[in-house]
Amino acid sequence: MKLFSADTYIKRRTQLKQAMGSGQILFSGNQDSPMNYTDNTFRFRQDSSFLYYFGLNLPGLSALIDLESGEEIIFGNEYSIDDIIWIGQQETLKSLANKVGISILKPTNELAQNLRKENLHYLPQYRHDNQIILSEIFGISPKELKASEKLIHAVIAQRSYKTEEELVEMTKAVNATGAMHVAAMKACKPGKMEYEVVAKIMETVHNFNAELAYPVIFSVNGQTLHNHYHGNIMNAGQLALNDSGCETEMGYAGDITRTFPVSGTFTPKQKEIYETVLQMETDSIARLAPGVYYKDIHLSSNRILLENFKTLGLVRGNVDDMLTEGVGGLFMPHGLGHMIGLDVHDMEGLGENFVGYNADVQRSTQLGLKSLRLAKKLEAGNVLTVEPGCYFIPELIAKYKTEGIFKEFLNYSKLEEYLNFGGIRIEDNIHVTENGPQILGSPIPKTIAEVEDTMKG
Ligand SMILES: [Mn+2]
Repeated sequence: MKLFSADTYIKRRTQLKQAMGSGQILFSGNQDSPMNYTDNTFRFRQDSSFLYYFGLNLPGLSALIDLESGEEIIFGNEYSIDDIIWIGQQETLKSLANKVGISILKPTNELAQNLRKENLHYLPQYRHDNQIILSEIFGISPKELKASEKLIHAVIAQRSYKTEEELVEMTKAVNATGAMHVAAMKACKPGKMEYEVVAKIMETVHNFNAELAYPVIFSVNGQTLHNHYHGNIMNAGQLALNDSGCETEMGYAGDITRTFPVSGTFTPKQKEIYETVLQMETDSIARLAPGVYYKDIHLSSNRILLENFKTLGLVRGNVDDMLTEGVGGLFMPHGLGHMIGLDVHDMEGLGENFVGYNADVQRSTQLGLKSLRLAKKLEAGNVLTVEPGCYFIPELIAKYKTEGIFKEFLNYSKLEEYLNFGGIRIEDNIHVTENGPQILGSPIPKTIAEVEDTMKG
């Protein structure tokens, strides 16, 4: 099991203890999760906050920090000889716990008796099995479980700032992800099936001894935002959108998107839209700095889209008015990006609004902005995605036309020339620093020339 030094975990917990002051803090690790029967499980994924403070990537653990006694305890059962018959000799839990600076190991069934009901803090439980475990301990229904906002804020206040050793892991994740994208570009040819490209992506993931950070989105229907169907034949003239990323052995994620022409050469019409999205991406990255609201960068990227679309004749009128009204949401119905780290949408399990919003900035209800996961002021140490896109969603265009939505701004007859266009998204992972934005990893082909060159090779 790959771990940081014990010191890293001890420091993280010390900082947490200082922030919390008193009471007890309980972290539920994840359980093995059955796929179709108990012994046939999904790939195990540890809870990210558990990984952050306790490092151990094994199912069935929980951990307790008692701020009154100062004790830190991991609860879990050592392997029995019956386990070892099936899984072989393993390092003991006791020894692993020592490696993350924990000297007290207790069996799982002693957890309940170590918990006090007063001033006990735990995080939101997104796994049903952990909800049941806690509700049985407390004698309440799963719906009555109440996560500690104080703990949520304390954890976010730590995990939002990436340290050097975390950046090393994240860079590894992005570099492996870059290789996945280059493999996809090279494998893409007219007449092939989408899943043949996905196979190359998966081969690359495993060559890095990594796992997917989220299910692959690879499709010639890039206008469908989360498209996990890979059964289409790919034809010359179409665009293929690849949003895929891996997580390293330690759980750190990469999240990259590239879009390329199936034929290997962009058409003039595709180039116009691609250059717009690329301009949105590079301009947004250049604006990343401590003290800047990410919401403002989302809006400035929308401005670029609308100005370019005005030149192309897709929209008309005053761009400021279009921005106020949210016209850009028709073309980019998602947010510009999100934090990334141990989770691909980092800390989203703690609550999207806690991570991306605060008293300074409220969530909008407009299409596009309402899906913006990160809106608040950026700070040095944040790592986030910048992923502008542009999509022509036939069903949405038809709805707007029928209902006359934004009819003063939209040129429907021109828009209808793009109904088979698909979608484009370009995404990188960036570290915000006092000295400017740092794109993680080695460059991944992105300009039209770079993409076309890669596909030729
Ligand atoms: Mn993303």
